[in-house]
Amino acid sequence: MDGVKLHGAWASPFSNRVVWALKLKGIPFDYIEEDLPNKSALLLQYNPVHKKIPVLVHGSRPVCESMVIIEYLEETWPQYPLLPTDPHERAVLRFWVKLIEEKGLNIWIVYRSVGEEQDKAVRESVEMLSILEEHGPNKGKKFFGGDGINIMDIAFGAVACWIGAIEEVSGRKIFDAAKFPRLNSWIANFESSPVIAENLPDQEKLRELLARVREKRLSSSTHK
Ligand SMILES: N[C@@H](CCC(=O)N[C@@H](CS)C(=O)NCC(=O)O)C(=O)O
Repeated sequence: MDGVKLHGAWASPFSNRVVWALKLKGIPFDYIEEDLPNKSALLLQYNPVHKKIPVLVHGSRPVCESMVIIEYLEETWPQYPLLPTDPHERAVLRFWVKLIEEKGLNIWIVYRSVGEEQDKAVRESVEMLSILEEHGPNKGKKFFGGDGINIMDIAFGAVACWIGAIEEVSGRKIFDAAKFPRLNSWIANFESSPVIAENLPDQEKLRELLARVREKRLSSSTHK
């Protein structure tokens, strides 16, 4: 089937999800950094529907959408399993991944908006964190599934590891460590685990980029 290529963007949480999974599984790959305002012809060809990164190309066959890519990696390369073998446990983790996919997007609205829209996004982000704090399957465990990183950790990592930069750039508080002690220790465990620590965007550069994007969005006519 040949090699693996990843079209990504360094600051993208979705792209980072795929990098983490590839590295955890030890799959060699070529990385192609896309300039998002000026996407490559190949990216548009591989993902004509959404025109978004990440796109994984295995041989000549593209796979789009970060969590779909991770399921594909899991089925194709069984080493370092990201899902348990028991069907019920797999279903439970997929339930959480779906919740994170549905509700996690609010975090991105926080940094791109102001006023009521931003207030609502902050409220909904805090609500998602409260649900995970109370019901998340990491009680007494290092990660959501136990001692190893699994698909839910990867899904939530793409929200959790960007919250600090979003809070700074938006001036809004989302994560209160005293209110979310279990998530707080999950974040410390996740961010300090070797593959993740080595593959997180530089926080200074990330804040600069998010601040530029926020300013551009807010000064555009739709936000005046
Ligand atoms: N649901 C998608 C989201 C991917 C996504 O939003 N990618 C953004 C970068 S963070 C993108 O490519 N944006 C380019 C554009 O919208 O023009 C996934 O999980 O892969």
